[in-house]
Amino acid sequence: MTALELDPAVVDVARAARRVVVFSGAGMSAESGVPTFRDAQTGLWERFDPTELATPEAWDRDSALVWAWYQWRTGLVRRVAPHAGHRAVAEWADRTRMTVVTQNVDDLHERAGSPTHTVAHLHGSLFAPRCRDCGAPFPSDGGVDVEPTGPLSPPECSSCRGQVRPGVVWFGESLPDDAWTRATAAAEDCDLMVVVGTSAMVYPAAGLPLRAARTGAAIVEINPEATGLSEHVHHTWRTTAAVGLPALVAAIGAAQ
Ligand code: BJW
Repeated sequence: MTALELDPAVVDVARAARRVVVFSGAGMSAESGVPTFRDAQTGLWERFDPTELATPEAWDRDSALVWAWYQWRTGLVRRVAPHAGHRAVAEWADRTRMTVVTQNVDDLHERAGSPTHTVAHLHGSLFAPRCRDCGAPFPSDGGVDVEPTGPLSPPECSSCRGQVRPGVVWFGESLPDDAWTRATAAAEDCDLMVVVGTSAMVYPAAGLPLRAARTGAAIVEINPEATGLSEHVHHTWRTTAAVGLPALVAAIGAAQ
């Protein structure tokens, strides 16, 4: 069912839910000023070619180009702030068992107050670079403040002198075991999954809502646009993350 207003049935389901998963994608952070990937005109893939920037092959071809792009995105995320939707998710976690499963490589859920141990980052983090060779973590310098006009050499690992790479998951790479295990366990054990701001096109993450539905969870989608998932979920609310999530959490509170 698709709705333009908050459906009272969604409030009832959310109020009754004891184990909740918020499954977020790039649209979750859009109103903080972080570009999505696939939105027409504003998405990153409108300006940049993913095969040149978000694959291990791209890194092997031109690591300085890829590093510069991620340094720009890291700086951009560092300078923005979480919005009311991120804060509403954190507030909801005070009242129920909550897991935030995010495809986002930003830290806005955590900065809004979601406890780190409740957030599973399926596609890694901009703030966790690591050595490509030995895997040792490398401290993030927070990226750069202006979009680089040319390549930037990645730093050298302080343990083995290998190349440091962004701590994100590129196409063709496996998801981090720990995050994936936590995400699938939470999906299969929740009463409610709120899917917010994802086009649900990238697997295996995109399979999580149907996995949750198969084990009996209600699935609510918050997204201003239709996605491939929309016709398979119980409720679709055509609104944005910064509008929908605070309204939903307030309605649950008001109903209690
Ligand atoms: C709002 C809003 C607002 C706007 N409020 N909403 C064929 C079938 C199945 C799988 C594959 C296949 N061919 C290849 C694969 C595998 C591949 C894949 O899925 N490819 C697809 C493109 C088909 N997957 C992988 O490679 C994954 N690994 C893997 O599968 O390993 C095993 C394997 C290896 C080799 C072959 C096969 C299997 C890894 C995927 C890694 C994804 N990495 C990226 C980049 C991360 C680093 C970085 O940030 O640079 O992750 S790609 C990019 O897409 C990023 C995102 O996390 C991910 C998902 O995007 P998301 O979040 O959904 O954003 P958008 O932009 O797509 O959507 C935004 C949505 O928000 C829209 O719906 C808007 O309407 C909405 N919105 N404003 C609420 N205010």
